[in-house]
Amino acid sequence: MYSHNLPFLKLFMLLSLSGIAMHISNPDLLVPAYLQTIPLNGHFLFQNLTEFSKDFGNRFSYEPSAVLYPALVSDISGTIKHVFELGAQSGLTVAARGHGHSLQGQAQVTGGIVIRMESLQGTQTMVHTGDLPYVDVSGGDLWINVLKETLKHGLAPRSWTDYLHLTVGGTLSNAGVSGQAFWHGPQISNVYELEVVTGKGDIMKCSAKENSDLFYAALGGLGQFGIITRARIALEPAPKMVKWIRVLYSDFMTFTEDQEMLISMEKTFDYIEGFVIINRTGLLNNWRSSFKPQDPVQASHFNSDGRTLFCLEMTKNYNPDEVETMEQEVVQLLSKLRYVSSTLFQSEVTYMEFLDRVHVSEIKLRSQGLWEVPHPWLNLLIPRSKIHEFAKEVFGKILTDTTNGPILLYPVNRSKWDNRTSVVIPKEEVFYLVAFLFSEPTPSPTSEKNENLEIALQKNKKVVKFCNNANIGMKQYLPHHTTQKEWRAHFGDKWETFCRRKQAYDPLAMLAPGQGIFHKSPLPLL
Ligand SMILES: Cc1cc2nc3c(=O)[nH]c(=O)nc-3n(C[C@H](O)[C@H](O)[C@H](O)COP(=O)(O)OP(=O)(O)OC[C@H]3O[C@@H](n4cnc5c(N)ncnc54)[C@H](O)[C@@H]3O)c2cc1C
Ligand SMILES: *[C@@H]1O[C@H](CO)[C@@H](O)[C@H](O)[C@H]1NC(C)=O
Ligand SMILES: *[C@@H]1O[C@H](CO)[C@@H](O)[C@H](O)[C@H]1NC(C)=O
Ligand SMILES: *[C@@H]1O[C@H](CO)[C@@H](O)[C@H](O)[C@H]1NC(C)=O
Ligand SMILES: CC(=O)N[C@H]1CO[C@H](CO)[C@@H](O)[C@@H]1O
Repeated sequence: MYSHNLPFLKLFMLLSLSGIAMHISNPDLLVPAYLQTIPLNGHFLFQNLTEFSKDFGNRFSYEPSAVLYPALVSDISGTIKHVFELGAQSGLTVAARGHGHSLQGQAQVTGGIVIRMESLQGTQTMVHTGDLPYVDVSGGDLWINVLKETLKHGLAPRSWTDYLHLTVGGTLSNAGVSGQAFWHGPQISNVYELEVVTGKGDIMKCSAKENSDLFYAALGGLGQFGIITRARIALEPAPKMVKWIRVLYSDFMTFTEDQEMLISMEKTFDYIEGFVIINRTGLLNNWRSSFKPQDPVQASHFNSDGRTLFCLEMTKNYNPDEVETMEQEVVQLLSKLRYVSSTLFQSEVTYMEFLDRVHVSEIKLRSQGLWEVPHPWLNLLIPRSKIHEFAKEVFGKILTDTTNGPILLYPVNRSKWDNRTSVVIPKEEVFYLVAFLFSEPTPSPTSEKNENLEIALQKNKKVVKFCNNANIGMKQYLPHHTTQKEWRAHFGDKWETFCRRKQAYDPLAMLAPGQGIFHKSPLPLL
């Protein structure tokens, strides 16, 4: 744990140095006294804030001074306006917190204000049916609740993440990628409009037509340009059922060729992913084990015997009156694939069960005390032309097993990503998402150091270093960098635009400091 536990002291010093004394005459000023002067419909909390100084990664901990529970969007804009008026000297920063599922403290602040976005849940929900259906939701809504609401109208969003207990504002600040992205693009390609509170406290509506620069800035913007308070999400008619299929490959080349063929076809599956199994016995692993094949005996007899295997995972959506057509299409598609025969595993579940599949594993892991453990996750985007070189090194040499979590690996098509957004992706028509999703609980309750975590972090470093040395053209997804040099390299030719937008929408650099890209300081920003 890297802990910074002196927020009050630090802030006090910062405030004392600043011009704040002109606003408030009390020399014993603390942040609460100042914040309590802001008119609100919601409220601040100043104590018992430990839940806001952790995240899913369970590795970084920064303590805020206050947490805003907003009741209305105006609570957010009012608070930010006040902080803005304090100027650069105050050092006070603000972080929106979605569901706190960041990995390295991205939604935390040291001594600043956390905005608990979930307090706004349900305050904006409105489903619009018709030819171009959409739903308006708050930035703090969880995707699982967006799904529940839209299903009442027979509709659902088109593009997802694998796990739905994440907020709309949190995933739209990154991209939102899952097995539908090859076709619909990431979640940020499926948004019609946003409402954003900028780093000056202005509430702005934006879309491709109106304030488009802010719209594209905020999408994939890592929370740097404003707080997404409302999003208008594209919908489609929701299927009732899902045919869920897994097949295995022992050859990486064949596996990826089949994946790429499937994502390039006009008529194909509705969801296409894949994962890597290194030296595992048994088919199912960890939090993706919610998959229950129709023939569990056959599945349990399949052993990896020390081999590296590749599992292609796909689904076909259908309604009960379309079973026959669906079955024909699936047989047709499967006949084109070259998986190891006898490794076809199928299942049929409701659309909701499929989309919420990871939650089943969450409940199980929680009951075993294995959910709130360190997660040294690493998410990479690898250009297609380098994926074999990458796989040879990483799956052949650096990693020896996947017992501590899955490695996802699947291709997407760049044309479905909008290059005006802030997200950074490789410069190739097709690139792969490769996600190392390991859990590293402390080896024993008495151990002081978590050696497994250290080993996992070392392996991550090796993977990143290999990519850099071998000129793989890799970009990090959910990026984490510690120096501005690395951030520059990450953004590449998008860096200038990113900085210009920062200057325009958050000139004091007060928002989402946990990303570590910009630092609020009395010195000029750039
Ligand atoms: C189990 C699990 C599975 C996942 N699966 C996927 C997946 O399949 N695909 C995928 O793309 N991602 C996936 N993720 C990653 C996920 O998209 C990120 O963790 C993301 O940060 C969303 O989490 P959150 O809502 O908790 O946001 P937080 O972690 O709370 O916030 C993330 C960042 O966005 C900022 N932020 C939060 N809300 C807002 C807002 N309303 N406006 C502006 N900025 C805001 C925060 O300050 C922070 O910097 C997964 C994460 C977990 C834990
Ligand atoms: C502190 O917060 C936790 C979780 O939010 C809550 O369950 C608990 O009751 C709080 N304790 C106090 C003293 O407010
Ligand atoms: C990527 O998408 C574009 C536009 O839909 C399409 O023309 C192209 O063939 C796709 N490429 C692959 C490899 O699937
Ligand atoms: C985005 O892509 C279009 C064509 O696909 C190109 O003309 C444009 O220059 C690109 N813009 C940026 C900012 O890269
Ligand atoms: C975890 C696991 O699957 N380990 C296996 C790795 O491969 C060897 C054989 O090469 C097996 O003996 C292990 O059980």
